[in-house]
Amino acid sequence: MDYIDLRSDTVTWPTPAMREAMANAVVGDDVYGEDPTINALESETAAMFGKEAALFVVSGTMANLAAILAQAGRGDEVILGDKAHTFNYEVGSLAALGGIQPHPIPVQPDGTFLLDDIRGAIRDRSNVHYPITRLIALENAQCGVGGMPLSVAYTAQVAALAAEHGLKVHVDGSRIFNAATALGCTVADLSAPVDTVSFCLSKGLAAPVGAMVVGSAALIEQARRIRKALGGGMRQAGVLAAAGLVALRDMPGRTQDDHDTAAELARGLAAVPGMILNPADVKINIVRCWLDDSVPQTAFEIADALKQQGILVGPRDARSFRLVTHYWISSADIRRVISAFEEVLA
Ligand code: TLP
Repeated sequence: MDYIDLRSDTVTWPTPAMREAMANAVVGDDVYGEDPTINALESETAAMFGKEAALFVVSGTMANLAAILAQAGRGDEVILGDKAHTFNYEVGSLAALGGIQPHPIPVQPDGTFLLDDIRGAIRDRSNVHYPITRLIALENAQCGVGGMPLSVAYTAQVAALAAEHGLKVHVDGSRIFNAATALGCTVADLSAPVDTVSFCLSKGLAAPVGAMVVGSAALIEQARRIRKALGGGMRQAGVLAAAGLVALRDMPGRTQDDHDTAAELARGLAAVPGMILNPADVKINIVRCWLDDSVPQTAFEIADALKQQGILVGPRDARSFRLVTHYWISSADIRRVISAFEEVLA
C-alpha cells in the first residue's frame, strides 16, 4: 500500500490471491440465484458458522440492516448499545428505513451490557403505551470500546434472557473472527446461541467489498428480500464473492498476526512520553490511545504531521486516536510508526 494506513482495517487492498480469484471467477445472475461463486460463498459461510443459510451483501451496514429488519418491524424496539455501530454509525437506518425505535443501553468497558440493564429495557407487553421489544443486538467484538470480545458464555446468557422474553438476538460480528481468535473459540461457538450474525469480509479478512448475514433458512430468505428492497440485489457479483471466498478460507488463520502487531504498537506507544494507554486493554487489532496534558498539539495536528511521513492515523477527537492493524501492516511498519510518534511528540 502507498501509506502505512492505520485508520481502519477497512482500508485493506485485496491480496494477490484475491485479485487472481476475481479475474477467474465463474459468474451468473445472483438475483436469479445463478451465480455459482456467490452460492459457494454463502454455503461455505453457513457451514463455518453452523447456521442453515447465509447471504452475501454489499457492506456491514447493509448486513446489520437486513438482519434486523428481517426480525423487527415498524414501531418495534431493538435494544442495542449506546456505543454500538448500529446506533451511532449507520445513518439512523433502523429508524429511517425500518421504522424501528432503537433503545440504547450502556456498553460497559469490557463490551458487555449489564443483564439488569437489558432486563430494565425490555418493555411490558401488557401496557398499551409501550413499543414492543423484539430484539437484542450485541456487537462482537465491541468496537466502540476498543474491540472487546464477548465470550460464548456471556452471549449464551444474553440469549437465555432473550428467550425468556420471546426476543431474538442479532450479533454485529463485523470483527467476529478477531473476537474468536482472541477468545480461542470458533465463530460457530459464538454464533450458536443467537439468531443472526453479520460479519465483514472487507475488514480484517481483507476482501475489497462485502459482508455476510447468517441465520436460519427462513430468516435469510427474509433478509434476501430486504436486500433486494434496499437495492442490494447484485448481478454478476461472483467477481466480488471470489475475493470473499479467499478471505473466508485463507484469512481467519492469520488474524493473530494483526493482534500481535497491535500489541507491539500498544507496547511501543505506551513508552512514548505524552501518550496514555494500557497495552493490556488491547484484545484484537484495535489500539486506542490518548494524549496527556503535556502535549500541546491536538490529535488532528499530530495526524497531519504523521501524514507527512507516510503514516495515516485516525484521530477520534482532539485528544485521542484509534489505530487499527491489518494484512498490510508489518512489524517493520509498527517500528516506523512508534518512532514517528516519538519524533512528532518530542
Ligand atoms: N466500521 C468502520 C467505520 O464505520 C467506523 C470502521 O472503520 O471501523 N459494525 C461495526 C462494528 C463496524 O466497525 C463497521 C464499520 C460496520 C458494522 C459497518 O461496516 P461497513 O463499513 O462495511 O458498512
